[in-house]
Formats: sequence, C-alpha cells, structure tokens
Amino acid sequence: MDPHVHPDVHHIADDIGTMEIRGAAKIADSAATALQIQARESDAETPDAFRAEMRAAARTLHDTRPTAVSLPNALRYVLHGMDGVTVEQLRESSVVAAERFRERLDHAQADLGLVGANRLKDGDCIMTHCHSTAVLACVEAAVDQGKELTAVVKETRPRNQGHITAERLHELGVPVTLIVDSAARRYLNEVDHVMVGADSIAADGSVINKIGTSGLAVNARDRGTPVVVAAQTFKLHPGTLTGHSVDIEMRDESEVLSAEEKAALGNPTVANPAFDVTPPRYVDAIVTERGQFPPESIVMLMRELFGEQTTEPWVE
Ligand code: RUB
Repeated sequence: MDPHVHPDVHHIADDIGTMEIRGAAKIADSAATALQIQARESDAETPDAFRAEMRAAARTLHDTRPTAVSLPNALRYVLHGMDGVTVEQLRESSVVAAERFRERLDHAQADLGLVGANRLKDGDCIMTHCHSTAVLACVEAAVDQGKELTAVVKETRPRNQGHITAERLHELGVPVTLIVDSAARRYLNEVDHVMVGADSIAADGSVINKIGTSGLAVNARDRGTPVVVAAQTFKLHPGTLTGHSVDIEMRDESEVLSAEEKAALGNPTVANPAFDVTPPRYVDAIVTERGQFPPESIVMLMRELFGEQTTEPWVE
C-alpha cells in the first residue's frame, strides 16, 4: 500500500476490485471522487510531490478492473485537468476537473436516455442482460414520455446483477419476467429489442460487456431482434485506436462454486471470465449522449473525442 495515497482512495479501489462499487458509470464516478479526495487531502509540500501523489492514486485505482474503460477515462479526464504551478493551483484544478467529470456523467446519462427512448414504442418489450444504468436511463425516459413497456431480464450468473435490474424496473413501473440465462433464446421471439450496456467499446465497434452478451446478440440476430447498446462516450476505448486490445477480466472461481462444492465435483478447473466481445455485425445501434451510431462508424466519434493517443497521464 502506497503511504502517499490517501486511505479513502485505497478504500474506494478495494470496493471497485471487490465489486462493492460496480457498473461502469458508478466506477467512473467513484474514481473521479477518489482523485478529488486525494487532491483535497494531500499534504504534499511541492508541486512535484503533489503530481506524484495524484499519479500514484490514479495507478492504485487503475489496477482494480482491467476491462472497465470508464475507469481509466475518468482518471485521464481528472489528471489532464490538473493544471498550475503551485500546490494550491494544482489542488484546485484537480478538484474542479473531478467535479466537472461527475456533472457531465449525470447530464450525459439523461441525454443518452432521451436518444434511447426514441427507439422504444408504446407497448414494446425489451430483453436485457446484467445491470446497466444506461439501459435504465433509456427505459426511464420512455416511461416518462408515457410509454408502457415490459421487460424480460436475464438473471446474469454468476453474480445475478439481473436482480438489481428487475428491482429498478419494478420501481419504474415496468413489469418484469426474470429468466435464467440459458432461457434467453426461447423468449427472443417475444421481445422487440435487446438492450444492453457496455463496459468498453473498441474502435472497430466491438462491444465489451458482461459475459453472455455476445451469445445473446448472436441469437437475437438469428431471430431478427434488434440489438441496441446504450453507452456513454466515456466507454469508448482510446487504446484500441492504436491497435491495443481490451483485457478481459478473469474473476475468482469462488463466484461460481464454493471450495466445498468444487471438491465434491472432483476439483474441476473453474474459469470465470467477467466479460465478452460482441462483434459489430451483431449490433444494430450504439446509443450515446451524442446520438445514435452504427457500430462501424463509432471510430469517427473516437477520433473526434480523443485525437491521437499519448502516454497515459499516470505513468511516471
Ligand atoms: C456490469 C456490466 C454493465 C456495464 C454497463 O458488469 O457489464 O452492463 O457496466 O453499465 P459488472 P452502465 O457488474 O461486472 O460491473 O450502463 O451502468 O455503465
């Protein structure tokens, strides 16, 4: 544990790593908050020491969940906003940048919701996977417009984030049918849209989201059900512009089986990838706060937002 990194930053990093804090938007929000705490609480005496502390805090956060690009994008935004020659100027600009990032996050979700709601008609049924606040923003905007919707929610093993989605949809007054993941194909004929979130979107329009998304999208294509991905632009992965691939997080086997259960089965190898990659040909539209894009054209938006990729700001 780096002694120059504030204990609250370590605490937030631990909560992201253990998924107490989860979902790309919450992760980004918490990462910006953590850097804000580091900036506010720092007792660095020189500008160099302050910058080094901020980079160390960013690295601590960055190393928690490799697939969630919202995390490095939040860190990039705050560190790029850190500006000035005195410690006080650096502190103030970092705090302001973190605040601005979080405000934009809030605003963007509502704007994205309005774009997504335009795709939904009164009486439509959606199928969704995992728990995506972006998908819920689309549903909420449609409900606010007076549209009546129903939903088929996949439970999303091993951590059952579909339960959170079911609860939120219930709060929005949307009737829910909860299904086990393997029942998805059976229900695809009865739904009008598959709507999922994303953890990262690559330059070729591939969508990285909770494991099971790609199989769902392939089945949906086979059934002729459109697949809509709802994701704010901070999910666009700048590294993929320069040929980097997205790491897929492998999580602990204890999420799948307890040690006793595993022993009773003769100790099989247990693999627990958290995410998968849906190729762009299975995605009908990516809905962002900047409008709706076919996946193949998302690269244009990435170039506009990120320009040329430079060294990461947390690298010494
Ligand atoms: C969550 C997940 C969500 C995306 C989008 O995975 O895959 O679909 O994060 O979420 P985990 P949002 O539970 O492993 O974090 O739309 O809220 O950003």
